[in-house]
Amino acid sequence: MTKPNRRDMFKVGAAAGASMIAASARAAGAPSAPPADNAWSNSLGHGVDSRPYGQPSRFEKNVVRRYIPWLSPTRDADASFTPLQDQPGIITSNGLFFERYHSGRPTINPDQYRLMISGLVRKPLLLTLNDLMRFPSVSHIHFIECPANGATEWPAAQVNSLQLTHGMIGCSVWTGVKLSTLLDEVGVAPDARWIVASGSDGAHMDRSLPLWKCLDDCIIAYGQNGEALRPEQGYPVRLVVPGWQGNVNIKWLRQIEVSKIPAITREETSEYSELLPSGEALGFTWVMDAKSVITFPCPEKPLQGGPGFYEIRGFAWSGRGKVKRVDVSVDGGKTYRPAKLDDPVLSKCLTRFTFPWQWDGKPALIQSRVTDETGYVQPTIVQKHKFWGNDPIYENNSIQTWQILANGKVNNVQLS
Ligand SMILES: Nc1nc2c(c(=O)[nH]1)N[C@H]1C(S)=C(S)[C@@H](COP(=O)(O)O)O[C@H]1N2
Ligand SMILES: [Mo]
Repeated sequence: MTKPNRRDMFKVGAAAGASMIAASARAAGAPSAPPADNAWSNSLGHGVDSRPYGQPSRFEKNVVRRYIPWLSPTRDADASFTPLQDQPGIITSNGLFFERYHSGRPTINPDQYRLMISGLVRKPLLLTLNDLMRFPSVSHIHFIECPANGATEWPAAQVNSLQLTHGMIGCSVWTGVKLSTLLDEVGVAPDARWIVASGSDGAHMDRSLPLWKCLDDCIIAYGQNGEALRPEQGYPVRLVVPGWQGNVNIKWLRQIEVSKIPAITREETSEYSELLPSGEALGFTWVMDAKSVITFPCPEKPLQGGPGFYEIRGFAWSGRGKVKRVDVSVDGGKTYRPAKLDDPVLSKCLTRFTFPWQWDGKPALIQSRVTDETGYVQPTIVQKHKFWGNDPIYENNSIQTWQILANGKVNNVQLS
C-alpha cells in the first residue's frame, strides 16, 4: 500500500469539504478576521456558586417535553413526548425523558420507601432503599418505549411533528440490581412461573411478567444517567424490562410478588391486547419490534440553506436485540441504500445512524428502514394494516415517510 502524502490528503479534504458546505455557509465568504468580541467576552461570567444544579442554556428553552392536548382529558392520566428532533446522541436527557402517568406523579420520601418481594418464595424480603443499594449492581443502556408511540398515525398521517409521532421513547443508562439477584436471594419456589410487579402511585399500576424474563435481564433501577432516577421515571425505584413494552416498566415500584399464574388485571386484558381483523385477539404482546426514524430532517427541523450536502440522521432500535442495519431511501421507498451505524450498537438500545445526502433542491420522500439481528425488517404502514387492521392503538412500528418540499420544509405523510 502506498502511503498518501500530506499534500494529497489536504487536497482531498479540501475538495470534499467544499462540496459538503451548504450554499448559505459559502455565502458568508472566506474569513478575514476571528469573530468579533461580544458582551460575553468583555465581562466576568457567572461563578461556580451561581447554579448548584445545572440547567440548559436559556436559548434552548424550546427544547421541552410536549403533550397532545386532545389525547387525554386530564394531564395526570396522559403522556408527554421526548423532543427527539433535539436529541443529538443515543442518551435522552433526564429532563426530556417522556412521561406516562396513569394517575399522576407521586412524591416519594426515600426514607419511607420500602420494596417487598413476596409470594412463592422461601424467604420474603422487605427492603429499604439502602438495603437495595447494598446488593451487587449493574449499569446498562436501554430504551423504554410506550407501545402507544405512533398511535395517532395508525389511520393516517395526523400529527406534523417528529416529537409527537415518535417521542414516547427515551434511552438511559439504568443502574440498579438485577431482578435475578433479588429473586436468588428470596429463593423462588420450583413451581413459580410469573411475577406481578406493582407501583405505589394512586393507580397501583401492576403488570404480570413471566419468570424467565425476570431472570434474564430485568433491572430494579435506582440510577438514571448519572443521578438518581427522576420522579417522572419512578423515583426512587423502577423496574426496567429491556426491550419490552413501556407499561411493564413499573415505576415507583413497591412490590414483586412471585406466583404460579399471571394476575390478569383489567388493563392487561382490555388495554394492552389487540383485536385483529381475523376476530382473534393477541393476549400478551410484550416485545417492542424493531423501528427507526429520521430525526433530521423532520417537520421540526427543515432543510435550511438550499440544495447541497446534508447529513440525514436518525435512530433505530429493536426490543429483540441489536440493530443490524439501517437503509435510507430518498425516493419514497423505491430504492434503499445502507446508512452508517454509529458506535456503540447495543442490545435493546437506541442506535444512531447517518446517511450523506446531496440534495438537488427538488421535492423528495425520505425514509429509514431498520433490520435487527434476528433478521426482522421494519414494515411499511400498508404491511402493518394487513395484519393489524386499520384502527389498533399499539405497536405502530411502521416506516416513517417525511416529505421534503422544494423550500426545504418537511411534512409527515403516509404512502399508500
Ligand atoms: N407505577 C406506574 N408505572 C408505570 C406507569 C404508571 O402510570 N404507573 N406507566 C407505564 C407506562 S404505560 C409507560 S409507557 C412507562 C413510561 O415510562 P416513563 O414515564 O419513565 O417514560 O412507565 C410505565 N410504568
Ligand atoms: Mo405506555
